[in-house]
Amino acid sequence: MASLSHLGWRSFHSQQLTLEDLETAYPARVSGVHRSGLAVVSEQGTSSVTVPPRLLESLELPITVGDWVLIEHAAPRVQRVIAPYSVIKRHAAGTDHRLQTIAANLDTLFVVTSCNDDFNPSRLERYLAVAFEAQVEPVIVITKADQCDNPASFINEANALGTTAAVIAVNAMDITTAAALEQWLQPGQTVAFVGSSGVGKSTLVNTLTGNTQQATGGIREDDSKGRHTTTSREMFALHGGAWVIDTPGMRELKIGAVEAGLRTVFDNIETLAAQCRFRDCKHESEAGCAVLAAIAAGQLDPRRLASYRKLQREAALAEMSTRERRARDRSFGRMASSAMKVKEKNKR
Ligand SMILES: Nc1nc2c(ncn2[C@@H]2O[C@H](COP(=O)(O)OP(=O)(O)O)[C@@H](O)[C@H]2O)c(=O)[nH]1
Ligand SMILES: [Mg+2]
Ligand SMILES: [Zn+2]
Repeated sequence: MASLSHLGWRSFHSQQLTLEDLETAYPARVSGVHRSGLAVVSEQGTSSVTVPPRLLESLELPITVGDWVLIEHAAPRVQRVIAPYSVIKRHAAGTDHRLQTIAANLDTLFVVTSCNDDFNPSRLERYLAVAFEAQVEPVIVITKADQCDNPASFINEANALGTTAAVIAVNAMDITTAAALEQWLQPGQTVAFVGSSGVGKSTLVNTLTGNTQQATGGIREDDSKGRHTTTSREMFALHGGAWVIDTPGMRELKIGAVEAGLRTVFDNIETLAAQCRFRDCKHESEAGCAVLAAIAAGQLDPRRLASYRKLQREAALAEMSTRERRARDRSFGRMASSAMKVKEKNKR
């Protein structure tokens, strides 16, 4: 059976263990999250465990695929969650402003798009910001290179973003693609595939695992016409010793408070901004604006500046709504606990 380090266990995780933990529980990695509980892998093999409701309620972030948990020796039950060294999050759609977790303890995030209409630089910037914020290395994977006359033009456009992310174009169905991704798939490494529905995430996972574990072929997640698509996140072992996580397609990735990640993605604008005459330059019409000068000289794509502004606004809104929700939860918690005290008093 796999050793802990082959399962992706690091000293970062060991450092969180107490002697008491080791007496009462053992570490296991979450490979699937289901309504009834978790699928986990450990040195003992694979099993299903439950999560006590009290523990669930106490968590700031929901347990996700790739997380490490401690399982009680006495029962197939989670004792506690080990903090991950990285976690990919997104802001939930809708009004409750919660954070959703996509995958934890990741080394690499493969941002998947295709050589077709799905390719969209501003969407890539969104995913890259989320990866950089989590300090996970992003790699841009452009699929369907076999269906396209000029894959190099897509590679050039992705490289023109000017980030540190590697860019590769592949045929997701071709077995040689595994070799192209090999450097990110070393033993004990964990990677996840994210991107729109239909871009080839499950096809890539199948090519890497060498089988057809994941149903493919869907363009829409809710397709009722019998197409099979990925509906949940699952972690698979590769023969080479790496772990891959497939995710359902997202119509749009709403970003959370990823200001630092955005500064990394738009590093070239930040560098220019440092040269503006005014420290508080908004790059709108100010004299001596280095950003506007670069746009006028054709050295900076105006789309980049517009995208940066839009994402900064979205991140600020996410930050504000998360803070408001926390305050609301806290005052609700106080109300609930004073109500409990009254109840206790009345009992006596
Ligand atoms: N020709 C070609 N087809 C691909 C490629 N990648 C994915 N497909 C096809 O695109 C469809 C959607 O792929 P799927 O893996 O289900 O996408 P997912 O929603 O991202 O998981 C399937 O019919 C795949 O066979 C590729 O690189 N080349
Ligand atoms: Mg899929
Ligand atoms: Zn400026």
